[in-house]
Formats: sequence, structure tokens, C-alpha cells
Amino acid sequence: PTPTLLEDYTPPSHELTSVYLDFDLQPSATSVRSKIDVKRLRDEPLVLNGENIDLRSVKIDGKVLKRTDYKLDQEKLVLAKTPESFVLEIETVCDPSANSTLMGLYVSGGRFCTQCEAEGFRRITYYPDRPDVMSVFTVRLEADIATYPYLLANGNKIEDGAVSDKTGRHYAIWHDPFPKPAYLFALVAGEFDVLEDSFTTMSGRHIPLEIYVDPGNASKAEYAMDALKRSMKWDEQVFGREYDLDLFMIVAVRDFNFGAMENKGLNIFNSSLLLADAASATDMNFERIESVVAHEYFHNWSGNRVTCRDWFQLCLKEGFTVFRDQEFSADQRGGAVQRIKDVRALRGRQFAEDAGPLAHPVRPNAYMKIDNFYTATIYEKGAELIRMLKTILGAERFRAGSDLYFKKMDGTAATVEQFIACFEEASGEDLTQFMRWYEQAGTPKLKVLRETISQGAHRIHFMQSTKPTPGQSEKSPVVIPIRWQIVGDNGALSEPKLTLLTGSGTSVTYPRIDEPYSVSILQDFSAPVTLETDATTDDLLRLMGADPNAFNRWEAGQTLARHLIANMAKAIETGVTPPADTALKGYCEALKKTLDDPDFNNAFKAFVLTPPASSEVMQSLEQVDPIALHEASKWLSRAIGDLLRDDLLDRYHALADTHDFRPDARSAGRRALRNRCLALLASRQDPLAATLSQTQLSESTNMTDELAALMALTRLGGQRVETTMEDFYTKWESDPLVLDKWFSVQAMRRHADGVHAIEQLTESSRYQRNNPNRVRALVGGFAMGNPELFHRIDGSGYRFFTDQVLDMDSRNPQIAARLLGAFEIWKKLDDRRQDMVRGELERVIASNPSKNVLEIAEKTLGA
Ligand code: DPP
Ligand code: ZN
Repeated sequence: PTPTLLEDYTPPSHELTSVYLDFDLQPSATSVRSKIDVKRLRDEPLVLNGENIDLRSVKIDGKVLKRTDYKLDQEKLVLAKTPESFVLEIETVCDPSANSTLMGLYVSGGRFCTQCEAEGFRRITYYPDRPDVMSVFTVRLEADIATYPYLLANGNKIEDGAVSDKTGRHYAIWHDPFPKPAYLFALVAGEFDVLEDSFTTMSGRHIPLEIYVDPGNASKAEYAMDALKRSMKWDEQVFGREYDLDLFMIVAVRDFNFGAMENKGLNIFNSSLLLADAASATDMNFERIESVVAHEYFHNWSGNRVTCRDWFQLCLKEGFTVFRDQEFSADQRGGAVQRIKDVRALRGRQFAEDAGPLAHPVRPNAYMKIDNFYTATIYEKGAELIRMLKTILGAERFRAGSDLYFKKMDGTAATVEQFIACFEEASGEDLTQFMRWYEQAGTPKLKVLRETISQGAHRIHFMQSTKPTPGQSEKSPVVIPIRWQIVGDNGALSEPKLTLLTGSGTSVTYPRIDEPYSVSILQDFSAPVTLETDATTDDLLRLMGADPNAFNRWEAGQTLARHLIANMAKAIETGVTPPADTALKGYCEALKKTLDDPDFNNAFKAFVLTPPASSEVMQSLEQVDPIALHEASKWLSRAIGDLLRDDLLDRYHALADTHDFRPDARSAGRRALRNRCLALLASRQDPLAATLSQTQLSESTNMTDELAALMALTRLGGQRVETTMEDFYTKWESDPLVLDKWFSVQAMRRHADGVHAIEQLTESSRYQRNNPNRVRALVGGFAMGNPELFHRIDGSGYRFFTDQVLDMDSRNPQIAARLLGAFEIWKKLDDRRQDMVRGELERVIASNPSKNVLEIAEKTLGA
């Protein structure tokens, strides 16, 4: 198979001035008739993509084409010669009930739904399925009225009624006045409960809002509805964006590849990111729902009104929209805590990707399957680039650039260059060098050295370098905004400064300071880089206690913890007893100081008490035994639990719930800190932790506390775990979203019979191997969250995981390829494990997998 290349881009040869689609919805044979007004732009063939559909007829201007008039293969229909302007009519049939890829039109829970991004529309009808072909769609849906009482599509409904000559069937016609590419098309048909509300826009337009959910679940959509209204308001206030259609709908479905999809006027959501109530959803679920509802809504401008010229520009809509949802969440829940969450996600996933075999630029220039490029780099690093843009330009000029972009590019399919050009025009800055961030893969390293110069004045040297990544051996300097400040034992000794590093190195000086001080560097994580400084333990302790920048206070603790874990891992690996570490004591004292500080909120304190995950520490190491690393990470939690036991216990009791559940940030922060205390107590195998967890499990009235107690109990181990797990299962048997959590806990447990226990779960009737949420919970949870079993030295973890990926690949290549990404860290493992992973990757390649899985396997292997 040949890759698609950015440099091969050519504009579309034909324009589609309007599209009419007529669906006769039947689960196993849906017929789709299209009628398209086409205008030829260049004298070239018209290429229509199509996959897994039966072509019944093609007509041009009412005349049926003969088989010799067109070329047809597995992937496309080509009309070699077309008139200058004509009406194209195509009839196809597809089988939604047999569509296990969950791309195109499929059936989930007895309802029809669609997923067309990136290239799913071609599984519905033959069409130029590329984002730069935009058209105005009118859609007619016809189905059985009893089974499918609701018929939904994009835009505004213009007509509905009974089908006169067919008993029991009804129809609806939808019209979307905004030109859109096919990937934003959506339809839904089925039985639902509807939660209704409305929003009045800044120009006074009244917009009905409707959320469609499984019968009985309407109350679980209330939080999403509230988040939607807040998002609509926020986008008006902060970005000046008003909603455009006369109606906005969201539909929840259980079987979905993505988290959610921004189809024009008809967002479709994975039910895990929409449904929530106190009893069944955790605070983290509420938070995610809020941010994803915002994200998809924000796409209405950054993605739909202005879309992407081609899929290489994916970050244009995703990076920008992630940035927008991060800013929204920060405004809703507090800036420092939000920044910590976002940086943790960036480091945990994107930095690993950027340092491994799957590294690619934020704007890639080649792909085999675009589905494989919905990555942490496009999304999370993409968002960091927008954030830097704002830091460099300042809030006002940033807003001016964004306004100009929406104004100038509205209704078009744009490129990253056009986006950046709007910011240049609005600000007067030259952003040529900034474009390198889009073109270069790899996380730059920022090295910082301090030097004392004459008369006690000081100088700080900033230097950057980026390691080679696959296909990019040479790296040029990027522009790095560095926010820094001098900090003494009692706080700031200077104003915060912003230095732009544009070359490979630069330096700044500051005058003599007559007291002990440290330099707080990269405040608020002002650039997505790794930091290497000459900071001593004393510096880090000072910053942990006195940095005026809350983010960097947390960061100093993380840096120290990373050192402690890495040193311990080395000691375990080499069998040397680690030296008694004075840094550990200082670290725990600093944690206690933050814990007692009334100036910080509980959510922040919970993060401070959470050392970096071992997967994050792994990135700072060359090669490591992952089990030793995991042991080291557990050692640090245990040590914190030991040294702060009484404080944690006191805090646990003091933070007990006194009122009814509320999902707001403050209440969530309280629960987060309390459950963090419990987890730390459990990690020292404190007998009291078992009692507390048991009580919490039986008394809690919300899922956050219930699940935290369950996890603490599984961490404590012992006889009762099995019964406890079974009780939980029985209690929640009828709620698939809670059962996904049960499967996650199972996936991460340290089962006595090792991988076998997980294997048995995949064979149990409780498992649903076709459902992405369930598979992600068990197989994904196992690979990402159970290092002890996944990395077993007998290879059973890797073997089981690979079997599961291949099994999934036979039904849903997209999900299989995403799971396989868990191997991306394999070059960080010890030699023996590397050999085993190599064997598994070779086995995948030899098994004739899907194009999706083949691309990931080959790249991971470095083949
Ligand atoms: N629905 C996915 C997202 O919003 C892809 N566009 O990120
Ligand atoms: Zn998105």
C-alpha cells in the first residue's frame, strides 16, 4: 500500500453545488439514493470514493450509465469524462447491521447512527470524500415508525410525515444551509428519550437544545445540558462565536470509536462522555463530559464553519479546539489545577509518542490511514502550539487573530499557513519560525544553567536541542517562550519575565541577590519542552514551598519525585541498597506544608500528593526494567504514606461529606484530596485503610467515593477482594458504563493467577468484545495500567495483549490500531523484553492485518 503525501495535494476537480440524499433505512439493506448538482472545475475525471457498498446504478442527467462508462474498484468509482455541469444520481445499498467497524452507517443498540470522520462517508455512498469538497446537504430519511420514531440529520427539519403508500413507515427531511464536507454528515434513527432545553444567543435568537438518550436516561443528560449552555455562552464571551442553526442536538450511543463527534447541528457522543449522575459517574466523568461537550460544540466554528483543506491539517481544528476547551475548563474550574491536568495528559501520552517510533509532526506529511493520526500529538501538542501563540502575541492580539481567521476563512477549507497568516496580519508579527513547531516532530529539550558573573550578578543560559525522530534527523531551533521568576524562601524576588528563545541558546542576567533563592523556570509550562536544569534538591524544595506560580510549585514536587523514583528504580534493578535519602524527608515535609497551607484548594493539594506515574518517569530514562520502575513508584507512595500517616488520616476524616452530592469543582476537589489520602494509606498496607475503605464502600452515595474505596481495597488485596468485586458487579449489573469501570479495575488488579485471570474475563459472557468502551476498559486498561502483568518476564502479558489486538482487528481495525499503540514505549524496556515485543510485532505483521494495524506495527517496529 502507498502512503498519502501532503506534497501530492491537488484541489478538487469538481464542485458539488448541492447534495440530496434519500435513505430507505433497513437494518440489513439500506438503500441510499443521491442526487448531486456537479460543476466541473478542471478537465479531469471525477473520483468518487466508496467502500463496502453495492453500486446499483449511476445516472448522469437522468441517463443510466453502462458498466463501460465508468471504472469501479474496491475503493472508488471514476467517471472519466463528465459534462461541464450535470446532475449525478447514484444508488447504493449497504448493510448497517453487519458493520462492525463503526465507521459509516451502523446499528448500535437497535438504532441507526453514523460516524463519518475521517473517511466513513464513503461507506454510505460513492462521493468525493475529502474535506475540501463542501456542499449544501438536504437529507430525506425513511424508516419504520414503530422501531425508529425519531429520524434526525444535520441542520433544520423542514418536513416530516407518514409515507403514504407504505404502511408503518414515516419520513423526515432535513436541510443544512451551511456548506460542509462529507465527514460532518450524520443521521440517527431510533427510539429515544429527549431532554429539552434552550439557549438564547447574543443576538437574541432562541435555540432549542435537545439531547437524545436511551429511554429512562434523560436525567443523566442534565449535566451535559448544563455544560452545553455554559459552553455556548462562553464561546460568545471569549471568542465572539454565536451559534448559527435553528436547533442543536446531541445523541448518545453506546458503540462509538471516538469520544464524540462534532457533526453539524447533530453531535453524536459516546454515552460514556455524556451520561452522568452522582450514583454512577465519578467526578472525573463529570469533568470529562463538561470538556468534551464544550469541545464538540466549539468545533461548530473551529472545524465546521472553517474546516480543513486536507487531513494533514487536522490540528487546525483539533489543536485549536482542544486549546479552546482547555481554556473553557480553566475558567469553569480554576487555572492552575486545569493546567496541571493538561500537562499531565501531555506528558503522559504526547511526550511518550514524541520520543518513540510513532513520533510525527503536529502537521504530518504522510499517512497510510488517517484514522491513525487522531493522536496526542495532533490534539495535545497542537493545543500547546496555540497556547504558545497566545503567550507570544498576548491576549488581545491573539483574539484579534482569531477573529480575523473566523471572518476571513468562514465557509472555507483552510490550511495551517492560512491560520498563522491571520495571526501575522492581526498582530504585525513575523511568525515564520513559529511554523517549525508544526513541521518538526520531537519534544525539544530546554537546558538551563546558572552562572555567577561580576559583582555577584547572575546569568541564566537557556539552550535548546531536539533529538532526531523517525524520518527527521536534522532539527532546527524553534521559538520557545520561557516564563521565569526569581524566588526566595518567602516568595517572589522578581517580577515574572518572558524570554523568547529563538536560536540554539540565549542568556539573561539579573542583579545580585543577598539571600538564598532559586529560579522558577517555565512557569505555567509556557512551552511543551522537557527541562534539564542545574536545580539542586534545595532549589526544588524552596520552589515547592514558595513559588508564587502554583503550577511550578506542583512541578517542583514532580521533578523531585521523578528523581526519587528513578534513583530507586536503578537501585532495585541493580540490586544495590539505595542510600538513605534525605531528599525524601524534605520532599514529604514540603508535601505536608502544602497540605496545611490554607491558600491552596483541595484539588491542587490532591495533585501535589500524586507523584508522577511510572510511565512518565520512564521517559526520563534510557532503558529500564518496567517492573523495577513500578516497584520504585510504589515505594515512593508507601514512603509518603509512612511519613505523613497521621496527617493523611486526620485529613481523611476532616474532609468527610457533610452535604448532598454536587459535581462542582470545589466539592470534587474535596473528594479528590480525601480519596488521595485513602490511596496513600492503602499503599502502605495500613490496616486502618482497609476498615476505612470498607466503610466508605458501603456508605458512599456517589461513584467517586465508591470506586476510590473499591480501588483501595483491591490495592490492599486479601481474601475479601473477590467477593467485594462480585458484589459491586451485581449491584451495577444493569449499567454498562459502571461495568466498564468494573472491567478497568479488574484490568489493573494484581491477580494471583496472573494474565490468566484477564484472559478468562475476555471469555466471560460479561465481556462485550464488539464494544470499544468495554475493550478499552479491559485490554487497554491492562496494557496501560497493569505494568506488573503486562510486562511479565515470561511474555504472557505481551502475548495475550497481541492476541486481543488481532481479535479486535478482524472487526474494528481503528480500535485495534489504537490499542496497539501501547507498544510504542518498547525501546525503553530492557533488552529481554524488547526481544519479546519485537516478536509480537512481527507476529502482527505476519498475520495479514488491516491497513490500520499494519501501519502502527511497522512504524513501531521501525521497519
Ligand atoms: N470527534 C473527534 C473530536 O472531536 C474528531 N473530530 O476530536
Ligand atoms: Zn475535536
